[in-house]
Amino acid sequence: MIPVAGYAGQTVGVLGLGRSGLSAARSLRAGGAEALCWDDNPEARGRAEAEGFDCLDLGAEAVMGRLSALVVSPGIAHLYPAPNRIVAAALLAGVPVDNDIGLFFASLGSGSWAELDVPPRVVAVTGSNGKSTTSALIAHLIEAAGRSAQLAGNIGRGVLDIDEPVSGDVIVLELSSYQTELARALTPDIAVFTNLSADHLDRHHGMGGYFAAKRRLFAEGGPDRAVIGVDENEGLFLDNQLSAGQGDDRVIRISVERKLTGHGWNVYARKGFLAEWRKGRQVASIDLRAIKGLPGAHNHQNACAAYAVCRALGIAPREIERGFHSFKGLPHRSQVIAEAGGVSYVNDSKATNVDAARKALGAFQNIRWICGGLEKEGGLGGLSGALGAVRKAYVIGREAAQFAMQLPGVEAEVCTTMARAVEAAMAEAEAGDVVLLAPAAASFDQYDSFEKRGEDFCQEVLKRL
Ligand code: UMA
Ligand code: ADP
Repeated sequence: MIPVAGYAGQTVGVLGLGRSGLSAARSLRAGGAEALCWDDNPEARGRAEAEGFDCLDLGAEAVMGRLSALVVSPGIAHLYPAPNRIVAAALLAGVPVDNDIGLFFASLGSGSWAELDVPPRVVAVTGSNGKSTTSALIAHLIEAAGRSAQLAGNIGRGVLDIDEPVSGDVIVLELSSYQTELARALTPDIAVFTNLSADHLDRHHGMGGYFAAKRRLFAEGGPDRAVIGVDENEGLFLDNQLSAGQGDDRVIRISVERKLTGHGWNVYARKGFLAEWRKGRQVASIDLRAIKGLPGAHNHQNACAAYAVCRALGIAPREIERGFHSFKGLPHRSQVIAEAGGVSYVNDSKATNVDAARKALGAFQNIRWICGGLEKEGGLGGLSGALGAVRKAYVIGREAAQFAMQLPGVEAEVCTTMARAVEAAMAEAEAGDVVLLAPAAASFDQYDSFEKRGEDFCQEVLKRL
């Protein structure tokens, strides 16, 4: 746990008592502050009270008046579509609003950190897709090279929950737009921007707000080194703003669409090969095609980003290559769960939006595609041109019939349930086919989470093999 610095003897409000909120309350207490807590869910309040925290309605004037700051969980809206009532009260009362990420960065370097021979370094990864894979891959590559790494943030572990860093530790944080938008301190040593496509638009009032939230990691933080995906205009713009010119190697550009052979520091992947160029010369090349844990161009983008971070940390190309080969991939992200009779079964339940599903569809041939669920804003238009490898779609979800109608040119069967979809896809699959779950939709119409949906897919497949 990281004790929070700067609030000793003061009272801080903690709004939301899930993974980030509860760990923030503990870290505030460890740093000598009083944490006053609130969660709209009585069960969450009960868990905090069991740890000795006081839960009070933080929106009450008398309570708000006592607070030096209000720490808000990422799932709670602070601006759009409308501020949560307690956040609104804090804004009116002039109480600084922050989150656990801000507390983490503000507390860096305090306490025992100063005693360490090699100060810990922080890598922060943001972007629309590929954050978890890239973050996990970076941590894996660092460990495979014999160094120590800790992984936290949007990937599921509150950032203040990490172990007290040791000398030479690298802390790898996956940061969502919810987190970067609110943090009052954002000072990673290395910051990564993977890519940008529409998501969470209601929370950021559109694409401009969404990009602005992610951009704060670079604009506010001023990292020593920035790894930027330049395959979209936003990435190109960010690169342009951060670098003094093409030769400025504080920015490492990455691409899976273009050869980047200019004078700066570049990493790109083309036709399954990763290449590193620096100062106009090729420095290294890695064949990514044989790496099972990283299938498809989207994973090659993640590989480029992770490679760039590791090179910036001084890890040699061959060590990184060895680490790629031992990376198993993350559950629910283009994960091969079984191979039988020449058919592969791939769980990409995390493809909750059209862009992620497009990438998964581009990574395989002869696809029997299980898709559908709760459609996201913007519809399925973005899938056009990406369905060439689909032999047939097996559509799940409460609105499966309507979903199926939006897949022109593709044979689609309305299956509604996962059991029916898996049964039909397996019955029809031939050697060389890939049965792929990549829903292009959220899971909440039928499941509690994308993880539960992916587990259901795995269970339905495995029990039939
Ligand atoms: N709550 C209220 N009032 C509200 C809304 C929520 O009191 O109006 C309470 C809930 O009752 C609950 C708590 O707030 O007890 C939940 O807070 P939260 O949703 O912020 O969840 P945490 O458990 O703190 O998890 C958060 C991230 N969640 C979100 O961003 C929604 C986790 O990312 C992250 O792993 C965790 O912090 C640790 O850093 C998850 C996520 O879904 C994986 N992220 C989104 C995504 O990837 O698309 C951004
Ligand atoms: P995030 O943490 O940003 O949601 P994940 O690594 O969990 O990213 O992957 C989410 C989904 O996006 C998965 O379906 C995965 O196959 C797909 N994906 C992974 N990397 C990329 C990428 N670089 N570009 C587009 N889609 C990706």
